[in-house]
Amino acid sequence: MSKESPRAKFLAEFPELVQELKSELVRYGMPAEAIKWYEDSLNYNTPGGKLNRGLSVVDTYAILKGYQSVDELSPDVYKKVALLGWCIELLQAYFLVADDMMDQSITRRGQPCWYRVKEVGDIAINDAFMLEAAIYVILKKHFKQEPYYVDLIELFHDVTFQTELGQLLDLITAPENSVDLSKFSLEKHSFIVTFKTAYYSFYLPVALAMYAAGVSDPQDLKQAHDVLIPLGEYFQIQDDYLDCFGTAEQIGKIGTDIQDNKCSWVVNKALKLASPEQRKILDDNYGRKDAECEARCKKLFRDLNIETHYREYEEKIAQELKDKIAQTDESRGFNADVLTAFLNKVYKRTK
Ligand code: GPP
Ligand code: MG
Ligand code: MG
Ligand code: MG
Repeated sequence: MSKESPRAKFLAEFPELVQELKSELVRYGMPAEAIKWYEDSLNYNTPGGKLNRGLSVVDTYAILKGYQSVDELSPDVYKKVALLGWCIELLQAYFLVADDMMDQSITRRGQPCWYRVKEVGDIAINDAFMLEAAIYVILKKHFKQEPYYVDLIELFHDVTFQTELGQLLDLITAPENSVDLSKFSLEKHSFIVTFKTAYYSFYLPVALAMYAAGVSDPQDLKQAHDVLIPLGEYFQIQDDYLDCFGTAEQIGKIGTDIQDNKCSWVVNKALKLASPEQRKILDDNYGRKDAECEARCKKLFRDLNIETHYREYEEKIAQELKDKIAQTDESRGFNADVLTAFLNKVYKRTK
């Protein structure tokens, strides 16, 4: 018998979640057109990505409970843990709908960004809020009776705020129409990406699974945090690299970092390596809404062998993370395989 793929199994839980959210609107007596709008927004923005974050909650839970595979979880347990996974995907949907407006992006996951869909426009702002609100509807409905209910809510609130802090710094470091590359540094980059990506993409899935599995001693949460935050930083450096050097087919979006004046890893590395002449090319061309300026920046990045530096960074960080994982204290029931599984998913990814 052929087994359903983990992704297909996880996706199969989504329609019921949409039904539950719709029934909230029905309960409030919302007109059918509003219910249809919410349904369309949920379907357009939530399930189309790689679903790595959501799947990670289920995988992590299974490892913590000592199972070989998620298929060993009972259907009820699977459903419940998958809902936590979908809550991260809803958080991600909320962030991305809003981020695409702030970044003036064109496509996401191989389709037009939601705000660029005809008839949506700025309504996407409210849709983003409603994607976030769905998290707390689901948590209340399915987890209110759990002793860790408040921990889950607090975790989502803390991580959301951390991500918003990262987004703030990302945006104010990259103002439109005023390029000042002296504002950039690899240290600032590290701060931005730790907050805007690492907390919600890496720490959150594991911490959720740890609470659900009852393996949530503060020392163990800290051990997870101390590996997952640098791993998340590595992941966002890959995102920055692929924004510049990946193809749209490969990454499902058109890179905008150069034209958007982003404090990306690529430009920071280039600033470190550039001669005064090369620095002038960057000062004159980076952050301009102009395809030729963008092409000049890309050429300079190639001349500076950014790709080679990226490969070097990748090998170094992967080794450091392996070493750190090897030192995990498993005496309280935490299992370092959780962390290795994450590293393996990220290492050398190309999309
Ligand atoms: C994505 O960074 C940033 C987030 C998902 C955080 C957004 C936070 C908000 C509070 C809205 P990015 O812009 O580099 O991602 P992408 O390249 O996918 O657009
Ligand atoms: Mg963006
Ligand atoms: Mg952004
Ligand atoms: Mg990016």
